Amino acid sequence: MEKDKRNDDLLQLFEESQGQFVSGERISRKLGISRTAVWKRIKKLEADGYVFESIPRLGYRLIGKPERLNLHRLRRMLAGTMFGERIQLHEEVASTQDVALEALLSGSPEGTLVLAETQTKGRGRFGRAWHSPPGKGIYMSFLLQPGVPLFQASQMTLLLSVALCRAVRKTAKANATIKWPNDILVDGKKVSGILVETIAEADRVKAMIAGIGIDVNFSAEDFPPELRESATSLYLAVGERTDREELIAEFFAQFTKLYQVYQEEGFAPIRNLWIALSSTLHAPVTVTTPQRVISGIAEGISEDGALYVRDDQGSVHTLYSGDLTISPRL
Ligand code: BT5
Repeated sequence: MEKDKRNDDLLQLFEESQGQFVSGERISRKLGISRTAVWKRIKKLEADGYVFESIPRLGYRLIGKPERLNLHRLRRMLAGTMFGERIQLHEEVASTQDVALEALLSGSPEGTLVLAETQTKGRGRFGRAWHSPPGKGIYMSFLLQPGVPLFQASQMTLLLSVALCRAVRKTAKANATIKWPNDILVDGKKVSGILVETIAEADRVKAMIAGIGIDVNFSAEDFPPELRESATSLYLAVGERTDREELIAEFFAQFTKLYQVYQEEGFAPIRNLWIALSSTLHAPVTVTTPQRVISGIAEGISEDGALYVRDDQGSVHTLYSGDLTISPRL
């Protein structure tokens, strides 16, 4: 969203004024531009969807914002984490995963973050589609280089889901839980999915592209009919809109803490947090993997992030990935 860049300084003035009037004179002085230029830039912001109240002598007051992520605000909110340095914000992309991969291939470091207002080919696992209507969701991918052996790769999905679940609980006040391996549920319905794509080098993880989609302010009509049973949004669940930038910032604050713990102490503390937030453990489940279908009780999570499922015969299966459905209790 290059076009918004020019107005970052002006928007910041309004942010700082916290809903109060800012006089044209003050803006012109602060930005070093003429009063006519101030007026033109306000008009430009109005064309982009911002709403101002303007009163002669008092100046302008920002009373409405477009449903757009504000790059400038995000940068400030993420400052102090490794995600605040290199943020790309796009109006529309095929998939933020692809843009992040390009960034990786052209040498971008860990922490590079790609966000989009909408995706035309958002994807889930196994090439499934991720529905990404504009302006109301969060679609983001970021680069990680945890320096772990390949067999630990699936731990990252669990770490991400803990950070995401905690952020959703804190920011949206929604009663979110984690469904193994990569979903966040509210009211038993999916509000968010995680996709981790791993680039391996020999038996180590060279880099990961972590992708997160969150259904933030969708109304019921924003979901296609086939998702209305299984998916919900934070707005539909709690009845209030959630500030997307705050949710993103809270997610990265949570993630940054947990990632540090993970690098210093390994997976064990993350595993405990995961267990506390999971709606999968002890439930009767069916897990479908490309090779097999297993039904039984989800008994636990291993030290390296796999799910243990005990079937009717008493055999315990160790599953690293798959599609899980929780069976209705009899
Ligand atoms: C996922 O896959 O849940 C991972 C989704 C990751 C999406 C993010 S958005 C940013 C980044 N860029 C991308 O291109 N992708 C990532 P999976 O577990 O395979 O679930 C996919 C299934 O979820 C679909 O087959 C639908 O049934 C359902 N689904 C699709 N869109 C949804 C939505 N917006 N909300 C809830 N469920 C959805």
